[in-house]
Amino acid sequence: MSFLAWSSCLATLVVVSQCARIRIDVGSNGAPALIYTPRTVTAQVGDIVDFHFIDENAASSVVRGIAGAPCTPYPAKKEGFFNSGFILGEPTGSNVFSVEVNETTPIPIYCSVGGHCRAGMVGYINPGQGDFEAYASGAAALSKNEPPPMVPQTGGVYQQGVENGLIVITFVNAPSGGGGKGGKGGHQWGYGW
Ligand SMILES: [Cu+2]
Repeated sequence: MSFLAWSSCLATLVVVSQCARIRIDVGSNGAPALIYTPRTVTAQVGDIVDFHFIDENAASSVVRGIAGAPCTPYPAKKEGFFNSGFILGEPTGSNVFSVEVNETTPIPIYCSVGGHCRAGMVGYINPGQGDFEAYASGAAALSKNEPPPMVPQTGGVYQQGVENGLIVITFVNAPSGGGGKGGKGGHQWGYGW
């Protein structure tokens, strides 16, 4: 989903420039490390949320969750599911996983690595009143770690660089299933945006 969505956003940018990109940092190299920053964002339909993996000491992930059931994945076969897979961060934030927001439904997100979700690695896109707080307190109250979802990874994590004035995208974690197009092993695209 993410790469194709990101491509359509690119087209939108070129043609009418309506698409906004919203950054969320995944993890940190300070304390607390197991956190999304910011923890909640507001996005319009068509906006892209870019998850920048920051933490160089611990891999994390971004998985769509279910309201009312913290730390468990949204059904993988349903439209709108996303799962970055486990990604080790990089301090400048150049490792990015992108998700297009295609709905106005509040979307909980969590990290599926070990006990990260219970430890507070939760967030929300377009939360209603109290949604985030309820999800976070529910996650903290879990008595054991949820296993990582046995579901396909979607999209791909790419690294942004600049060559000859173009932003060059190199996949560092190509998609293993679900949507998205990506080359394994450093397939590159160059775009002038
Ligand atoms: Cu994590």
